[in-house]
Amino acid sequence: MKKVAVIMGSDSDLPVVEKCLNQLKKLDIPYEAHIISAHRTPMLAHDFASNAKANGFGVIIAAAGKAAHLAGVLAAYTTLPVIGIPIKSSTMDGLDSLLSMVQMPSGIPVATVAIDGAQNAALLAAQMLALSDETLAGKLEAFKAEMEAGVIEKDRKLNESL
Ligand code: RP5
Repeated sequence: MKKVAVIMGSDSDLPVVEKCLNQLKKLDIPYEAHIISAHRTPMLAHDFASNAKANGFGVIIAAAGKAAHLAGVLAAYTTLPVIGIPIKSSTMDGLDSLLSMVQMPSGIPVATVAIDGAQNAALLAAQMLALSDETLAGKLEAFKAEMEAGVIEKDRKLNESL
């Protein structure tokens, strides 16, 4: 299976990004996590994205906050799908990150999930990889069935207590 690259702009993004890493682990998806900043290490961002496909990655997930250009910059240098996680920043509740990430110019798509939507980024990456991996597709089916059963159980408990 191809690897997922999980890139964060700063170690301060890690508490949110951990939810993404945990979900990838649960699905047995191989990944690498790195701190690369579009602004503080632009050459590294260029080199990583340019070589990501040749280095065995199938999807790139990029988490960044504030002026969150990381996902867009990585997407500029690769044809791999890039998923962006806008991180909730201290001053604008993540709206700054969301808009920086989601408003990409035509030609360079970034699939942006919700503010701090790290688990969904992992699931979306998994769904992309599952297009060519039946075992992973089965795990995603099981995940959905488990979620459904969980909600039905909560409904049963709610109505028991009413
Ligand atoms: C962004 O700036 C990072 O992704 C992070 O969310 C934010 C703040 O970074 P630090 O100043 O905490 O390193 O580039």
